[in-house]
Amino acid sequence: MQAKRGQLVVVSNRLPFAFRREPSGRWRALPGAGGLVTALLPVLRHRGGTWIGWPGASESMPDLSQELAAASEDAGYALRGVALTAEEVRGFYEGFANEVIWPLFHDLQSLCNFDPGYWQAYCTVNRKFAYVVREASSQEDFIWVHDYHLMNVAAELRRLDVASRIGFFLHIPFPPLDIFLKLPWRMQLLEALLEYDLVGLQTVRDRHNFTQCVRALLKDARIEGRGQVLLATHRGRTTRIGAFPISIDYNAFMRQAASAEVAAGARELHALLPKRKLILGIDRLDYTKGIPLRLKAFQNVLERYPELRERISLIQVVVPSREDIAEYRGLKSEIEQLTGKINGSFARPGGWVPVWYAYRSLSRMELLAYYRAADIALITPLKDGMNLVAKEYCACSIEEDCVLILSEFAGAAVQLAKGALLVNPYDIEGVADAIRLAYQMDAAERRARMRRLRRSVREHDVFWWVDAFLRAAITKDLDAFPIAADHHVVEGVDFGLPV
Ligand code: GDG
Repeated sequence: MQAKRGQLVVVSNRLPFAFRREPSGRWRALPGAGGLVTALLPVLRHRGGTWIGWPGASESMPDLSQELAAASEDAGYALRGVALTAEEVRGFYEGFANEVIWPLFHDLQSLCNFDPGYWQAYCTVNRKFAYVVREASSQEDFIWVHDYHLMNVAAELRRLDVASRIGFFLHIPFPPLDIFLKLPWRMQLLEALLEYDLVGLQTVRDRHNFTQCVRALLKDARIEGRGQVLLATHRGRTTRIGAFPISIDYNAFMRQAASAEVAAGARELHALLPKRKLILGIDRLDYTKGIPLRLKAFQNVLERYPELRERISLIQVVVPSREDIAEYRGLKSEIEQLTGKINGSFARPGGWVPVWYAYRSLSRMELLAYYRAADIALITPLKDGMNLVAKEYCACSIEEDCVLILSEFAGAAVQLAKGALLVNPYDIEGVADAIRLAYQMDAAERRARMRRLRRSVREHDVFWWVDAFLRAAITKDLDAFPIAADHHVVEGVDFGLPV
């Protein structure tokens, strides 16, 4: 499938398909999972365009252009692969992206490995992406680059004399100055970001952190406040900077959650775990998601409030992710040990088991059945760009008879503050108390809170997000730029701190 001129060109680390080899030796394109894919897939299908990314395999891969073309036909938009060698994947993806930027931008600097070779690999791979983008796009196209793997792409494209409009959206948080300063390549990275025409961040707090770093480190940069979107001028280029909280395809989630298949799945879960409230945690295996502290809070609630024993069960689904990285393998063992400890202390022979733990990926229908069955969602990341699971849970709670407990350090907390029970994930007793509060909350309050949450997610869904980003990129009159979700974008008033 060939893209027309003047279209949307999406660039992300991964294509929304992974290419896997079957036992027969044939390669197959499998639709991918994860926040970015979930968010953008309905939008690209709706608008059409090209998606450029790494197909998820390395040098041993043969030419997959035929499989890509077939996947393009099915997807309804063009796909272009960026081939990476195994060494590039190690240095750029496992190294710079996941051992430097991911922990640093989630304020976990002690987990960073600032290996200089990683930065070289990052630059090389970003340049490779830029070559493919230049080849696949025309000057009228809008190029939309996603996430922390590809912060240098605009700078590389400018070096190749590409003058198209280029936007960037950061899906993870932008760290405060004191943390960002630790990055050995801080100047190069900031300058590279200012090669974009628009830099979008999840929350006003992230935007504040970013502009503070620009002000502190790039002395010749000038930042002006212009309503919802700020302007940074540096070396002759003006970059717009805005906060655009990502969201979900609310109607699709709601519709599917109402299906007979999902309803049956939810009933089955309740039948398997009867006479108790089901508390749900679903996360990728990641140290930012706060799973061990959450388990400790669950243990704490059972210790301090014995009356809740046998009345609640925690279903904790951990979706395999980044298993090649040692840190993640250690986290998995820790989660499994804690689960064993809690079940060993509290389970009753032949009866109640406090923690139901699954280490696997769920099918979409299973996921929705878990959302629909859960009386309480326990989402307690230590830090999260947004957290789509929280929004999906609200969309799927069609009976509006359930409670969302949410970390105040998730980007979603700003938007969901008024309906959710917000917690500090580091405060084990505080989270335990919130579980008890959710358990005891009366039906009228549960409904009122969930109704409010659902309205907010419905009004600011993923289509709203894409529109807001694209309009901020192309509008001539920034002063007329519409007010965005809730109080996300009121500069100087709310930095996204919900408490
Ligand atoms: C990054 C940022 C930001 C999860 N388990 C299963 C499954 N999922 C889907 C969920 C959801 C997505 O994966 C997870 O998205 P999150 O937003 O919660 O988290 P990250 O993957 O860390 O995403 C995050 C996001 O980017 C978007 O900007 O919100 O802050 O870290 O959509 O539904 N899907 C299926 N089975 C599972 O077992 N099918």
